[in-house]
Amino acid sequence: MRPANEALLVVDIQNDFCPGGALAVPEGDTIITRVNALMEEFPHRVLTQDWHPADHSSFASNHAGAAPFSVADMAYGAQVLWPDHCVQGTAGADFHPALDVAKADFVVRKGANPAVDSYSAFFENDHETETELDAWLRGRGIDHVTIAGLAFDFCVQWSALDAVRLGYAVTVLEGACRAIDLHGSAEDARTAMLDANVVLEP
Ligand code: VGL
Ligand code: ZN
Repeated sequence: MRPANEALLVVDIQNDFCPGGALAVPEGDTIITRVNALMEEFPHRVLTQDWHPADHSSFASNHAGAAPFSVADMAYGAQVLWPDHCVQGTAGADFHPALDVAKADFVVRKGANPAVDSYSAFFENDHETETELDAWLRGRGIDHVTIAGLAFDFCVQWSALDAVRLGYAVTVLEGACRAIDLHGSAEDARTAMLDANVVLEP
């Protein structure tokens, strides 16, 4: 068992991010066996769940004429416009059935504000509105976060960079993540995380 100051953060292992889902990450489901085993190793385990209303502004369908995977200029910066995914209460938003959800101590839902996307488990994409996660971790004396899940180049990366900014030691288990890889975004994410002193482990 890892020491009491360490938490495992499992990002967005939901049906829509797995093969057959609305925003499928290639091989997204292949990490689940390892993630379930990791949950046995950590004293604290947090799951994140992408949780959007149907009118969410990150959906291309809510921008007239916009194609999925195009980029829009939002008040808070550039935003990729995604296919509709993880709509609250739909099967696509459920955790993948193979994920051992019962082992989780806390679930963070993110992306419920229709006006702002939220890749990170800690903040919405405007970097202003905070989730409950930092307070939950601090309240338990946790100062080291290990991250696994989907997608490496979006929600995993943004969560890792925010965790560093908040003062956590951060490890990302690359082999327990899979990437969307839009125009080289997986390699860009590796570089950005290494520059920020995130430890990348296999
Ligand atoms: C994610 C795109 C849109 C992710 C969530 O979990 O990485 N990516 N929403
Ligand atoms: Zn999303």
